[in-house]
Amino acid sequence: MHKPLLAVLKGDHAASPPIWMMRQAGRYLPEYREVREKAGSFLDLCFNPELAAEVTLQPLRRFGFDGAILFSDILVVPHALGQTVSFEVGEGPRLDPLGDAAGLSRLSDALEPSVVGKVYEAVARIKEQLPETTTLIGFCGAPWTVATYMVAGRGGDDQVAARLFAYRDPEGFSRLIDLIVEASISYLLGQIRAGVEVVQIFDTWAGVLPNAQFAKWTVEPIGRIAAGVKAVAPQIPVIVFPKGAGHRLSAIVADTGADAVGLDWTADPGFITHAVLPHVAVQGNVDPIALLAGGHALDHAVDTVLRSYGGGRLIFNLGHGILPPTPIAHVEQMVRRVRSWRAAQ
Ligand code: 1CP
Repeated sequence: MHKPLLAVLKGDHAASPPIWMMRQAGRYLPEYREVREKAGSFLDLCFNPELAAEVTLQPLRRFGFDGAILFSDILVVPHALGQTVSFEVGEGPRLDPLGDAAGLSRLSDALEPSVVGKVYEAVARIKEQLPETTTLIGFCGAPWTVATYMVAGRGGDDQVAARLFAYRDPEGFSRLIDLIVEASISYLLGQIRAGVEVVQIFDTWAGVLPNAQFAKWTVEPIGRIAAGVKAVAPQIPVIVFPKGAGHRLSAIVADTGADAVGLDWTADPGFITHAVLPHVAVQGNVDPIALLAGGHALDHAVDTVLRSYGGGRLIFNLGHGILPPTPIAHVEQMVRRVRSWRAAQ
């Protein structure tokens, strides 16, 4: 059966681009909020294969997206390495902070099978119920982004704690990055064995790094994960989303082996068209705030993405995750507009 999203990743130009949304399973959906309440904590939901499969499939039923993304979180990896992780309502994730290299001794050197096994079980359940034209996407966080949460114990604050650790003790920080690289390869291969067809690596905090550190902590470790995955599963496309990378997307394209790159909403279309689109597929990049605003602003944002990249290998998406207060009608408006558009032949 033809899977439009997978086909674009493997080299097709689609006249009408495939579409999905980052964070498409989430709090803007009443049916998600209902399951979330039933499940208990956010991690209880991630580790309940039946309910995790259910919330993964919810947005497909409503919007008929071309991609389903496994419902989980990038912080499952630190949790499965033995770090304490919790999600406070309205406050985001909290981890028992590593601080510096001494904190590494509290971690295991491999993922706890009983923890990640629940995620793989969710993948298998989703795969059984997946519409036949939909592509199933697995994911992990990029080592740099995951390390920022592991070191500081939380998000925000320009990732100061991890940057400081990396400047003060580059060798110790390298050991943490290496551990996350190995764990991520094993985690993605586990998801692939269970049935995912594409993997995405989220580097949400790539943009805060100076150039030299961007090469060392973002490009190089992501390249190792992509190579490790492709060594075992060469047929699985890899999407890399280095948020805030700007013109440094060129390095991601040249040096990581990515089949596609995710664009945030600040991407420069002129640069993307000549330096990125000839080499890989692009995914993005409507501003989530334009989706929240709706109306003409949303139509204009959708048209800009279609006109800028729709002549090439485009996977239509947002430039980052959908925000919880976004009206469902705005998502419907966006999907209708993308579905009715055709690239000039
Ligand atoms: O109360 C709730 O329901 C929790 C909100 C929530 C959700 C729905 C969190 C907490 N994580 C998720 C799911 C999630 N996280 C997915 C599921 C699949 C989908 O996209 O539908 C994915 C891919 C992620 C990835 C993730 N988690 C990233 C990378 C992508 C991004 O959005 O930048 C990051 C940075 C996280 C950490 C995290 N988990 C949750 C929150 C609120 C955060 C961000 C914290 C911060 O702002 O620093």
